[in-house]
Amino acid sequence: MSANEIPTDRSTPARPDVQQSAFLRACRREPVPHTPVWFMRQAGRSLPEYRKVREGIAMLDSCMQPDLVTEITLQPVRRHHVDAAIFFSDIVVPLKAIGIDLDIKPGVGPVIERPIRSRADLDRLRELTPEDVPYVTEAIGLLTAELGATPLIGFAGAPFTLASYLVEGGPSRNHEHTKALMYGDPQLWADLLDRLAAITSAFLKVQIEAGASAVQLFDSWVGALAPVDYRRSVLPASRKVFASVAGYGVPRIHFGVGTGELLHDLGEAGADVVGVDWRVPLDEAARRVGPGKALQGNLDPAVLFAGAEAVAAKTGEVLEAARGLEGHVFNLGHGVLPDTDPDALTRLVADVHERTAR
Ligand code: 1CP
Repeated sequence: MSANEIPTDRSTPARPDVQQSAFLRACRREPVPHTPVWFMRQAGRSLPEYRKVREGIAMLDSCMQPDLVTEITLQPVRRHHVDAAIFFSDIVVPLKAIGIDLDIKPGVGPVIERPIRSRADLDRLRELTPEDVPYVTEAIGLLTAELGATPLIGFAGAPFTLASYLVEGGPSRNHEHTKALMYGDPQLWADLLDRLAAITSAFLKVQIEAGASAVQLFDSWVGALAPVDYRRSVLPASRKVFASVAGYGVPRIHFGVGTGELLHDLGEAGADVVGVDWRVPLDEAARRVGPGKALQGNLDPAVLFAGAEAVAAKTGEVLEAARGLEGHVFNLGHGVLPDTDPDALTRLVADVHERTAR
């Protein structure tokens, strides 16, 4: 099957208890027993037990060891009692798996030896097959056996955000090489995003077919674009990704940072749930996104450094703004910051559950 075909009847047999979880119910905009909570970057980052098991193992190597991936994915579920697990991996894992010469440098992020900037470079981006990532299938099999009724979220990087790493050669503040390609050679740019859409679709399918109950597409850096450029140069590729996994019936979440001006267009790409950073209150975000979608978010991750009382007050603001939503998944507005006190996260989960118990 090609990466863009919509499968019709190949969905993984759904575990019924997982299907009734608060997280999946909220994604489907059904009534929930309490507002579900999970945190972007809950696996890794702030947990001492994570640092311990990762000692001496490079980031990308750790993503290829199913036992380790399983342990790291389960750690925040055990500790914080979050309503969903997120698969421990990275958005650049599928690129590494097809032979791109990249590494994740500690304290920096993904770095690519030879950036992708010409038509000849495109040939290095071949399609991804399940055989390229056997460790993902194996780890998800182990995880679904351990997780009981807790859903597992699979994820991938969106075409724009992956392109920004490939074209820049690493993390970038201004994305100038990426934008130069986008404005300067629209056809090459469109072809690059199409290739990345196919790789991302294939990577999401591997995760869903192995047992992931939902997927999130991270377009972390797309907030760098004006709406007109997003619609012209990025939306078509992201739309292909969402369409390619529509037939599985698993909720699809779409997230980016600094996307206040893009929220409506992000929704147009086809997700069931739109992630919102902390800059736009959820009631206003709902107006921008429009009806028929759940929202995810949106406590500022830096608030967790402010002490219990301030955290509780800001949490109350988020929940208040979420009152009228069709569906709400509580999350931070971006990933957990590395120095976050893990106990603050545990308290936050309990607090949201308590305040929203129905
Ligand atoms: O050595 C280390 O521990 C490296 C730190 C680290 C970790 C723990 C990186 C490098 N990636 C990860 C795991 C990771 N990455 C997860 C695990 C599951 C979870 O959420 O708990 C996920 C979902 C990601 C996704 C990811 N990687 C994104 C999207 C999410 C986001 O934060 O916006 C992005 C942009 C990346 C690239 C990346 N990988 C690592 C870093 C430090 C970065 C960001 C670099 C930059 O600032 O550009």
